[in-house]
Amino acid sequence: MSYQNIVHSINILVTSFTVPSNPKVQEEVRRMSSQKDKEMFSNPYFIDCYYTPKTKEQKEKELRAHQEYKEEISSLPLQQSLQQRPLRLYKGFWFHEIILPGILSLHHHLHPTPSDIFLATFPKSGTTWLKALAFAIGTRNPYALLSRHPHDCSPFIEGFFSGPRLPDLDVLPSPRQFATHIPYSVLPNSVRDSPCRIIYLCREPKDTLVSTYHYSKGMHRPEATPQPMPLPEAMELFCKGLSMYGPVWEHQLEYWQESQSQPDKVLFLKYEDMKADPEANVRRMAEFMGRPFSVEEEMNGMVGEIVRLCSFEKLSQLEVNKVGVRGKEFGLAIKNSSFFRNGKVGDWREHLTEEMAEKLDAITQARMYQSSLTYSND
Ligand code: PAP
Repeated sequence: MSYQNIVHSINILVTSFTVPSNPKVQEEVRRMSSQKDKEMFSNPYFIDCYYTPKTKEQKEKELRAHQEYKEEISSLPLQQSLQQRPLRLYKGFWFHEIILPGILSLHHHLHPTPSDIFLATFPKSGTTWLKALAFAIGTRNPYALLSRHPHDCSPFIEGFFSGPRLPDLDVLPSPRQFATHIPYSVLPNSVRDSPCRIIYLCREPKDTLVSTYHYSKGMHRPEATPQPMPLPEAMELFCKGLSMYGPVWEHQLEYWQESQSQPDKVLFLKYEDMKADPEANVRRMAEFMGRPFSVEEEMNGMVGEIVRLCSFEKLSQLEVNKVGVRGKEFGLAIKNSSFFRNGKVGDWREHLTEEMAEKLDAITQARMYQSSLTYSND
């Protein structure tokens, strides 16, 4: 089906929506009919998920559920994030308000299959890299990345469910790969209890903060960008966990503990180790994904080719990653290029004062006390 046909069909689906009686649901239906929501369905890679025909009753039920999630969320503790957007505290973690309906919805509607792979990260820990690598390993076609942004390789699952329309994940080709920032304890039971696998990529907190800080400057509607927050202020919020999916320490520890008790379920990777020895880590990923490299692939240099094509140096120079924006479904215009800053280990040294670094390290040590998790650039 051509892209134009798909968009046309979606338009018909949206405009033929019957408006139900509940005023709040009506409001959502009107919102769905807006241009912005049509744009939301315009990602050509996953659009089929929104294309499954649904009855009027199904659509109304989905809208009502979405409205109920929003009502539930409106009673949760509220704070501003270092991204200067509303955050809600849910099960011990801070989530951007706009994403929480997706998380609540996943608890009811996500049914993983044993072959599903979840790529989990705390934001700004190397998600883009992990997505590119998992896609290249899964498809054995790293060259597709020359024209496909890594974020178009696997749906960001909570974002996918955050709108008033449920996607149909059964249309995605198997084995499916999903990306998520959801902490382990907040994942739906269906993910934790099923034999599906999780790859977690962890990054040293100081570098994570610096990356988060730079990225947050571009996380706004272009016409409504607030004054950038000074870094010391942003760090204070980060330390309190007031950053999307924060606090970072508990996020990392939960996945670390699961990887120790269930190594077949959770593979725990570190950004710094991946930088130091990408080939070894690509092999670990492939084994864990059930797709180890054959002798022939090893001889043909497949591992090195995947590493090369997924490297920061290569991906950041590709046109597809340099132009365009994403995040329209969240009212944002995030430049595709903003996922590629410099990809360095230890870049915090350029941005944090000694005092700031000591403070962050002290928190890290206190939180990691009695845990065997360590960071490679300590
Ligand atoms: P996300 O969680 O919003 O998807 P994520 O990809 O985790 O973002 O974070 C971006 C970081 O990964 C950036 O780090 P920096 O700010 O310290 O530079 C980005 O440069 C880095 N990054 C992106 N692609 C790669 C890559 N191929 N190799 C290594 N690092 C990368």
